[in-house]
Amino acid sequence: KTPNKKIESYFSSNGIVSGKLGLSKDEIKDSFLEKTFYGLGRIPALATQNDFYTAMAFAIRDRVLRQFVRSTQQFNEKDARGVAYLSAEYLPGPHLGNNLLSLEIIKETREALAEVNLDLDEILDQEVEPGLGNGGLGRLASCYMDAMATLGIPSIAYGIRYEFGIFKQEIRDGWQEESTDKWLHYGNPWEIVRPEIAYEVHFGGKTESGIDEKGNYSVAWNADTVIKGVAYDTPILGYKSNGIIMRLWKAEAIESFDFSIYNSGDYYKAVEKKMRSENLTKVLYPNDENLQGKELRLKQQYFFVCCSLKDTIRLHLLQGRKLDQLHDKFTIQLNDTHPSIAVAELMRLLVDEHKMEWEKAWHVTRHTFAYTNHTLLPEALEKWSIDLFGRLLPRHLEIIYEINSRFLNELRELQYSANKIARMSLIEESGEPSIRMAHLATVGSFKVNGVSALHSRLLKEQVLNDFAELWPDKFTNVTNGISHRRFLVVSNPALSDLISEKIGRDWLTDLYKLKGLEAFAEDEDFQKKWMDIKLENKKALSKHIEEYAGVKIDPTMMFDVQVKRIHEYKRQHLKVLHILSLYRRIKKGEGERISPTAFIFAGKAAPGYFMAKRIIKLISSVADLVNKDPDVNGKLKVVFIPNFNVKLAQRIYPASDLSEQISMAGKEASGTGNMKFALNGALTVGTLDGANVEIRDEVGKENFFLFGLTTEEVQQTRQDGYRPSEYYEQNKELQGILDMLISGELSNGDTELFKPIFENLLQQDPYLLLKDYQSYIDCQEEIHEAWRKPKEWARMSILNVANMGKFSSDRSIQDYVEKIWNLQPIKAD
Ligand code: B1H
Repeated sequence: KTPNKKIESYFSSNGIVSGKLGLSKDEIKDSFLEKTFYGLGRIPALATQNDFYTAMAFAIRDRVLRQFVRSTQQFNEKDARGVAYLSAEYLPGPHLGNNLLSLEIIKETREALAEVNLDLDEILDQEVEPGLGNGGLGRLASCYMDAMATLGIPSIAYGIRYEFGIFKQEIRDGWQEESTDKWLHYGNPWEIVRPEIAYEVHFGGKTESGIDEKGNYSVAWNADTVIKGVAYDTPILGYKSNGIIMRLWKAEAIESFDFSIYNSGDYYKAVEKKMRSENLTKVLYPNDENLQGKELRLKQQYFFVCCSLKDTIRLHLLQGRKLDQLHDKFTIQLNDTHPSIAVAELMRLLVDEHKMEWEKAWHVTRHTFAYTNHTLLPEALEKWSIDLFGRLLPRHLEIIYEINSRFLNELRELQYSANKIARMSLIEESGEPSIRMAHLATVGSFKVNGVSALHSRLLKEQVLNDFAELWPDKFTNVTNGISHRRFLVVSNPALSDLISEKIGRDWLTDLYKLKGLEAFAEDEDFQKKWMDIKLENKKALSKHIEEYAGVKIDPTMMFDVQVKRIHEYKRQHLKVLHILSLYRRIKKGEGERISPTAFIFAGKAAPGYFMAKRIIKLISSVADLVNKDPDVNGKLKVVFIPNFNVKLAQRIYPASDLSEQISMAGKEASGTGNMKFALNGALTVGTLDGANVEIRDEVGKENFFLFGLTTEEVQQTRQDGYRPSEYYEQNKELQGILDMLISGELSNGDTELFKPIFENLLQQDPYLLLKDYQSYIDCQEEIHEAWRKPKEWARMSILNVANMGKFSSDRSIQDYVEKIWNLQPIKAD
């Protein structure tokens, strides 16, 4: 299209895209009222809180889009090198509060609303968050978008617009119940549908090779199903900076849908097929680190990858560039293996559709992709059965075979043994033949990174060891980080203000500045203010808990918190063993050294994960026992808060005293909740796992409660032949606690209910709870003693926050830029 100069100059001269970033109180009020009237057609007398929220969102979205338009213009002008981030999951959390901060208009908005008798907090509370992810991996992608926008990284984030996100969790009779997450029910004011940005995606059918018009060998893929992907854009605003787009694909039926069937009169059959194609993006798989090999899941992955790559190529060509320069202008970052089919799809697009020679296409491909691995858990490493894969994506299977055959030839030239070659192959031949997606991603990428120092080391030494030896320079580490703006500035305003009073506000864009707080760690007046704010936050959380979990908690208790997905490797049941040990001591009259504590849990279990669901029931049962027992006399409280999500997380971290990061060493790739707690002044009790190791290095070992085996000790224990029953026999306290599980006292006399947990721990104990038990209990005694010295505690809390600089997602993104992306940031004005 030729540019329309007149309209372009109008835009840039009249202040629509120039002009200033923020808004005054009166401008906010005017814009808000205008959106209420003209945007929604509401008179205030009839408007609901949700209408007011929607109107405010529209008013703010205008400004966010301004930054997006501005950023895009500048990226284009500079012909910038950029990143396409591919992730099957995002967990952006509520947008409104964060956007107000990014525009620096929180105060003005509060005042503007007050002038019309409305309360900003109530309006913020209306927002339903997009739950388009399972947990840490999805939230990480969103923290990275915040940082990429703030730092001016030319970027676009691609994903799937699930109609139903992660299920809503209710707790009934102590059990988890799932219901569908209808996040779009009240509409979504943040997104813009782009019907003209749409691509066709093919599935099934057969391939046919032959000679094309020009006499070249070529392959045609005659698919039997075609689905359309339509772009839905949500702008994400950085702090006083750029706007970037999260582009999510929704599946639709193509217009010319099955004409032959329509004509032959089988209208219903055609409609049925249409509905089936729209099912593709209906729902997020809630499994989290446990892959089930479901066909629809593979379809989702290919669907969003295909649309995203076609769109990236469109953006590239739009700039007048050549396809063989794709890797000069784009890095495509793969967020785990979920989008790793992209390696084969890019080859298909280049070779089959754009007629590039294989070698050239392979050069472009392996210089375009970079792969982030997020887990070492064997059950989470993606494999797709050749049979299923070949039926759905026959052309991709051929391409993967071709990539593999060339790769294995290279290995043969290096005189690798047959064994080693079989280990490294993209295809697993033993058992059901399948494709190893981590191998595909590794072979097809120029960089592979883990998400914490320990995890990256284990990745190199274990799961991808052969590859790391072959290509040592390919492997690197980028330790995860979190958006401190969302998880401190927006969610803990009182603490943020106190910090800024002392050290100014530079820490909003340079978290290392928090180091300045060290000077006040011993200052008693500051300590008091610090702990008073914590107490206020705990009061607020207590109110929420009373309303949603029906448990009354004294806010002066120590808040000992474990919130994360429920998984055996994360060991929520180890926490339960601790609670039961305290309970039994109190019952025996030996509880005098226990500090009054509220044990707070939250997190979802995968709907088909038997043990995880039973652990939730166990927590609820322990809560019933402890909370009702007059002998405990309010010294212990236990609560499970339902439906953990970003919004709830933002209430919990600011109110926590103790952060439980107790996974078995070697299993938690990084963890990011650990960073959010510490950033809000909670002290950590944890193992040497994931990013805990680095957190402890930063805050100092005297300010971190360490327990448990190291990764090496875990491996040694296994090798030596671990027998958990020995710990049961030898440790009488532990024996008493475990016996409670099958005694019926937790379950109205039902001795079967928790037997699966009991037996699992006694017979296999795959995550070494019994082995780590005593070390954990001893460590908790230290913690309870430390809690009794409030000044000491406050000092440690301040020192934790002061040393969180490293864990900003701004630092992580800076690392990606330097180690992997090799690009120049461009900050829009
Ligand atoms: C993490 C996942 C994950 N690692 C499969 N892997 C999924 C795997 O739906 N699935 O199929 C969903 C999620 N999630 C987490 O990533 C790690 O366990 C955390 O330790 C880490 O902090 C986080 C971000 O890197």
